[in-house]
Amino acid sequence: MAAPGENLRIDGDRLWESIMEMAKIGPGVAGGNNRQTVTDEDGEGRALFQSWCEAAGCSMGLDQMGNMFARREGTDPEALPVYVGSHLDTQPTGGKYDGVLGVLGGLEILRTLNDLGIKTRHPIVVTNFTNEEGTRFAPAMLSSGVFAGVHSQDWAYEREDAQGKRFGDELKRIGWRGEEEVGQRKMHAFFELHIEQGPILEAERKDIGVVTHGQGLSWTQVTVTGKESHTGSTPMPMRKNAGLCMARILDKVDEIAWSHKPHAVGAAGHIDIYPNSRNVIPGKAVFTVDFRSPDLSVIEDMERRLRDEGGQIAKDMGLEIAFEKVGGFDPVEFDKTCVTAVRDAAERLGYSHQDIISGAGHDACWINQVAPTAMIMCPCVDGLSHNEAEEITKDWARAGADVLMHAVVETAGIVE
Ligand code: HGY
Ligand code: MN
Ligand code: MN
Repeated sequence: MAAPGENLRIDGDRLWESIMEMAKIGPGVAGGNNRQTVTDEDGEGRALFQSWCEAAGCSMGLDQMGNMFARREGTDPEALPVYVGSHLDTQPTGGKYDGVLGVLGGLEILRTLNDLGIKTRHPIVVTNFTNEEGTRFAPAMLSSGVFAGVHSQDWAYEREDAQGKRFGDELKRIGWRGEEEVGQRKMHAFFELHIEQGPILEAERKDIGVVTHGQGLSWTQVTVTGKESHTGSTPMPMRKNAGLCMARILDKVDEIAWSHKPHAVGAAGHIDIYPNSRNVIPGKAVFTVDFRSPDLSVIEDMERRLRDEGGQIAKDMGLEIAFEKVGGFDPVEFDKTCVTAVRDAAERLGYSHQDIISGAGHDACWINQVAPTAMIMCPCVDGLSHNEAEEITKDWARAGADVLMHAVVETAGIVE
C-alpha cells in the first residue's frame, strides 16, 4: 500500500515550459539570460512569476527588499509555512536554470497539489529572493542576507553598481519595493532546488544531490594604485604599473588556492583597470578575489596570505594597495532532519542520489541561520554554469522537482 502521496509526481513538461517561458525575458546573446537584479528585465520576470502564482490561487507578499512570497493556504492557518524557492535574477552571461529552477520548481509543486486537490496542514510559500547573484550589487545573496539579519536594510540600500546607482533606488524604480518589513516571516522549514553548477553529479551519474553542507565564501576587493604614464616614452625602471601588480597578485591567488588542494578554490571574476587606454600604463586596478573552501580555517589562511603576500608584491613594486572585505559567509551545515527528508524522498522515488557539498553560494546558506533548511541539486551538462551555454535535461529538472515536492509535502503534512 503506497504511503500518502508516495506516487506524487510533478508535471515535468509544464515545469520545462515555464522555465523556457521565463528564459524569454532578459535574453542573453548566446542562448542564456541577462536578467540582472532590479533591472527592467528583472521586473518583467517578477511580473510573469506573479501572474503564474495568482493563476495558481496564491496570495503574493512583497517585502522591502523585493523578496516575493507566493502563499498557498494550509488547513491550519496557525501552522508556520514551509518555504520553498530560490532566485530569478541572473548573471550578465547567465544560464536559463540557475535560480529559476528552484523558484519555478516550487511553483510546480503548488500547481501539482492544485491539480490533485491535495491539502497540506502547513501553508506552503514559494519565494523569489532579490539579488542572489551579487553581480550588479555586491555581495551575493544580498536580500536573503537582510532577511536572515546578516546585513542591515540601510546598508543593502546603499550598495552601488558600476554606474553609481543605489540598490534601493533601483528597486523602487522598477516598482518592486514592498511595504512588508524584511525578516518578520517565521518559517517551519526552507527547501531550495538548484542546479549543481559543478561536474560531480553528472560524472557520478546521479540524478539527485543531497546537499549536506555549503562551502564558505570570501570576497576581498583589492585596490592597487600606481601611476599613469606613457606606455612608449616611460623607461621600464620608472614605471608604477598597477596592471602588472594585479597580474602578479592574481598569480599568487592561484598559488594560494592550489596550496590547499583538492577542495579550496580561488580566482578573480571582477577586474577593472584604469584608465584602460591602450597607450597608458594603468594607474589603478580594482579587482575582487573570490576564495572558497568547506573549511573555515582554510578560508582564513587564504585571506591572510592574500593580504600579507599581495601586500608584499605591491610594496616591492613601490605601489599602494588596499584590501576591503566585500562579501562572504562561513561554511554551512544544513538541517539534518530536512536533509533526511530529501534523501528519503530520492530513495522513495527511485532516483539515484549522493550526498554533496555545495560549491556555490545560495540563499539557503543564509536562510539556514533562521530556519531548518536543506537543498536539492540536479546535475548540469559538463558542470557548466554562469555561462550562457548552461544546460540541464528535462529529466533532471523533473527528478529534482519531484524530490523537492516530496520533501516539502512531507514536511508540510498531507491532510486527507
Ligand atoms: O557566488 C555564488 O556562489 C552564487 O552563484 N551567487
Ligand atoms: Mn543561483
Ligand atoms: Mn548564480
